[in-house]
Amino acid sequence: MTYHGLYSRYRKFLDIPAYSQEITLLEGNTPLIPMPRLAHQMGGGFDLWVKFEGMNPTGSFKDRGMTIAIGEALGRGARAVICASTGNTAASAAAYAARAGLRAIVLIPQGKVAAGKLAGAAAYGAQVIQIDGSFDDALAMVVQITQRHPIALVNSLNPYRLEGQKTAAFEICDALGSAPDWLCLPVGNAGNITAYWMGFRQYDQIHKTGLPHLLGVQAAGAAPLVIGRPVEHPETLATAIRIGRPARGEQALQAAEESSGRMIAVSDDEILAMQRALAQEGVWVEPASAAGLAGLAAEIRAGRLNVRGKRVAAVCTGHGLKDPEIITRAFPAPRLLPAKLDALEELLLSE
Ligand code: AN7
Repeated sequence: MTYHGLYSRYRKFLDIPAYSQEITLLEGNTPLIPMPRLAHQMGGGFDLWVKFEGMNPTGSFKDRGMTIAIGEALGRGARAVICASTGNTAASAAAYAARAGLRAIVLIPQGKVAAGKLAGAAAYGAQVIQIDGSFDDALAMVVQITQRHPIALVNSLNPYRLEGQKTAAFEICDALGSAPDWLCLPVGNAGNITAYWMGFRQYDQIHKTGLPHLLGVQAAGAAPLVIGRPVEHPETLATAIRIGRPARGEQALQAAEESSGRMIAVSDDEILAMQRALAQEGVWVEPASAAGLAGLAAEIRAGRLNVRGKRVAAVCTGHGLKDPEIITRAFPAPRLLPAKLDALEELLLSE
């Protein structure tokens, strides 16, 4: 069956107005990749899959929410959309706004957005504005500006973003036949974990697919939901989740609790180690995207999570290509050789 995008595939499960338009780049339908070796490295005895959301059109899961949010904004008669972003939301909003013929304005924290995201937002034609402040400052600004001006807010405070993003839970259930026992994922502004929980519950009501336990994972330097209060100056190399006041924090905590799961934090070193481990399986994700699996590994290692005989799915939210510098900084520049075969032979034989 030809794939026509999320709106088309899951329309009947989406709580959206009749006036919503279909604005699609054929997002969704992302691979659920078996990870037997990685499961083995974590102690084995369980099944592990990665839902590789980096395979969406702009390279992150945000496209699921944006197809629906931008389609609603267009149908409502909006002419412009705005968001605050650590990068992926900006690129996605820019692409879908371009597709819809809307003006896109994106506010980003100065100097803290990975190169591929910034370039994406610019390439798709958004008006990109840096704020001398954090993501949280930028979010407060866009919320206020949309209260004063007819500009549609497309951060995950917009309920249609969650309507779109919940489809990832549907896809996982469709692929596995039922919900996994555990779902691990990174948590920043906390929209995605909220959306997954909505999706799993809805599918369970309709198809009796069961419910997973949710393991939400924050970066230790930006873990407001773990320490129980906002973080004024969040810091992490995983810039996508460098967020100190999650807009959907309450709902995220409720989702973790209702699912008999939990919210934990991992260090940047654990995140980068998991990014490497995933790349060794051929799946290159941006740092934030490795947080969910890093959290899973830490919980298993500490004996806090018994996954024996269980099915575990991990959401890898964004592609490694988004943040090339985190890799290139860690490696010396490639060797430069004369364009001579004997030089190549000599080098290969010496190593
Ligand atoms: C790769 O783009 O908040 O908990 O402004 O880019 O739903 O916020 C990005 C978040 C995880 C966290 N992984 O998801 C933004 C932004 C990646 C991300 C998250 C983000 P939420």
